Amino acid sequence: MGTFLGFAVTATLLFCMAQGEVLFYDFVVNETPIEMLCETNRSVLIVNGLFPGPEIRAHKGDTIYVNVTNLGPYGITIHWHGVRQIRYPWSDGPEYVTQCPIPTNSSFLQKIKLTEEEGTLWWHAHSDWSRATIHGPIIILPVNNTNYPYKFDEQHTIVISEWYARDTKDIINEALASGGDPDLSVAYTINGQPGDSYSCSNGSAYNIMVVQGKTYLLRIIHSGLNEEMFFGIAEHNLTVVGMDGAYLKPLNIEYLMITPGQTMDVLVTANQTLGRYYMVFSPFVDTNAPSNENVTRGIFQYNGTYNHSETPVLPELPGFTNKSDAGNFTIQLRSLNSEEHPSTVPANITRNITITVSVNQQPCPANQTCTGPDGSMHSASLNNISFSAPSISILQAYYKVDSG
Ligand SMILES: *[C@@H]1O[C@H](CO)[C@@H](O)[C@H](O)[C@H]1NC(C)=O
Ligand SMILES: *[C@@H]1O[C@H](CO)[C@@H](O)[C@H](O)[C@H]1NC(C)=O
Ligand SMILES: *[C@@H]1O[C@H](CO)[C@@H](O)[C@H](O)[C@H]1NC(C)=O
Ligand SMILES: *[C@@H]1O[C@H](CO)[C@@H](O)[C@H](O)[C@H]1NC(C)=O
Ligand SMILES: *[C@@H]1O[C@H](CO)[C@@H](O)[C@H](O)[C@H]1NC(C)=O
Ligand SMILES: *[C@@H]1O[C@H](CO)[C@@H](O)[C@H](O)[C@H]1NC(C)=O
Ligand SMILES: *[C@@H]1O[C@H](CO)[C@@H](O)[C@H](O)[C@H]1NC(C)=O
Ligand SMILES: *[C@@H]1O[C@H](CO)[C@@H](O)[C@H](O)[C@H]1NC(C)=O
Ligand SMILES: *[C@@H]1O[C@H](CO)[C@@H](O)[C@H](O)[C@H]1NC(C)=O
Ligand SMILES: *[C@@H]1O[C@H](CO)[C@@H](O)[C@H](O)[C@H]1NC(C)=O
Ligand SMILES: *[C@@H]1O[C@H](CO)[C@@H](O)[C@H](O)[C@H]1NC(C)=O
Ligand SMILES: *[C@@H]1O[C@H](CO)[C@@H](O)[C@H](O)[C@H]1NC(C)=O
Ligand SMILES: [Cu+2]
Repeated sequence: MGTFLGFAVTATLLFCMAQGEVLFYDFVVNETPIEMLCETNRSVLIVNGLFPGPEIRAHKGDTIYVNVTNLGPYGITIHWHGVRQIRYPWSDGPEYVTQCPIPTNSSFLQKIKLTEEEGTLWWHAHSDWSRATIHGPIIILPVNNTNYPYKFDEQHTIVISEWYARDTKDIINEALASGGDPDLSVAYTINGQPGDSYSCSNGSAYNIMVVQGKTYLLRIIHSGLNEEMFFGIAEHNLTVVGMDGAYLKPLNIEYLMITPGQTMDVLVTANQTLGRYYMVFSPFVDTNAPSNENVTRGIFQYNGTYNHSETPVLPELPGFTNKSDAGNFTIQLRSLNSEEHPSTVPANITRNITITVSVNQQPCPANQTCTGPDGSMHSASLNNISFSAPSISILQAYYKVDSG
């Protein structure tokens, strides 16, 4: 780790000719008590005391340094989700793949090199299930003197998360040991608030105050671990204009479906009757595995004079298992591919690679009790090969160690 830090600092000096600005952020990871549902003082690992964590805001092409100080009880790293880190994989974050975890009570400077990305991305811890609470937005604005390929008046960031009743490291460790299903989340939250469909939310919910006639850009980030979600706002259509840090051909729809890890930029025009309208995330369940079928609600609230105590209108969203509505949304998404924002996907395919992702079953070890299907253990694989984290980083081993 020491040698590696030295390398990162040297790189700073050599690479300062890169385009764009150089920005610095400090992230302190610590166990912090937060109030959620009926619990008022449970400690979870978060960054800078915030859930969701602090926003990184940059322009296209900027270079960002984040000094991550880990005061938590075990090692973690932070991953810059969707940043391609072209020719700079060294601090991309996946634990034991591109780097070792940052040990307790130490700091590490992670470098994020933005290139073509523009729109909304996010960062999250990349160690076990610590990303459940260690995550936050990355907002990448167009460079000076260039414009968004659409118009809006104001923007808001919406982070959807899954909240667990127990420590997420314990949950995943127990599931890996027993081979069974991990605990389900007990709530979904919008910007840290479960909203008024949960009994312990004290009636509070995330709300956006809107002015009639204005258009809002919603930067939606799905930081949840497991469930895909439908999203809609009562009586307002959505225009999806971006996804995963790239622009899309505008798609006008009544609801969207977003998967864990995905981001979507969406325009909404406040052109309905003054009032309060629910915005709802509702899970889309496409497996037989158990899932949390709660929803989370925020409020899209017009500024003005009307009866504010009336119950907000609910959007009509597809049912939990509606695969055809989910697929119907997804197949309509198209890259913007305009002159200013060309799609640079290679068109000449010279080799096909097939990767089969599956959740298999492994026999239970002789003297153990397993809680997977028929007493077996769940075991995920790519092309029938599973992955166990090594004790050193694969990338560093490849470049810096002779054997291993
Ligand atoms: C872009 O504009 C802002 C505000 O005018 C300025 O602070 C910044 O330095 C500019 N960035 C670049 C890369 O020119
Ligand atoms: C909250 O939890 C912290 C440790 O996590 C403890 O030090 C503190 O006394 C607790 N406060 C209350 C009011 O229970
Ligand atoms: C990162 O933060 C730690 C803790 O505040 C500090 O000791 C260290 O000097 C910082 N490193 C850099 C490169 O700024
Ligand atoms: C980290 O620092 C804290 C406060 O100084 C100390 O109590 C704790 O034992 C340290 N943990 C490790 C693993 O070094
Ligand atoms: C939403 O779009 C649908 C299909 O284009 C249309 O039928 C409906 O009237 C629109 N609703 C609103 C509130 O604009
Ligand atoms: C509201 O705005 C949307 C998006 O611009 C548009 O499709 C819809 O027709 C508008 N509805 C009304 C009632 O003006
Ligand atoms: C909904 O959330 C509650 C906790 O608020 C949890 O106990 C319950 O299991 C969840 N329901 C479902 C269907 O997952
Ligand atoms: C709402 O309207 C009031 C009165 O016109 C104004 O003072 C306030 O700034 C408005 N709020 C927003 C978020 O536009
Ligand atoms: C997708 O939506 C369109 C328009 O509403 C509809 O005609 C079509 O049948 C839908 N397709 C599926 C697979 O549901
Ligand atoms: C596609 O790539 C192959 C291999 O590089 C090359 O031989 C072929 O000419 C290319 N085809 C086109 C249409 O560019
Ligand atoms: C790759 O797969 C596609 C779809 O099956 C096929 O059309 C194409 O010819 C294949 N290309 C190569 C280079 O094997
Ligand atoms: C399982 O059995 C083997 C051989 O009898 C023994 O060496 C091992 O300690 C046992 N493991 C556990 C977890 O009991
Ligand atoms: Cu990720």
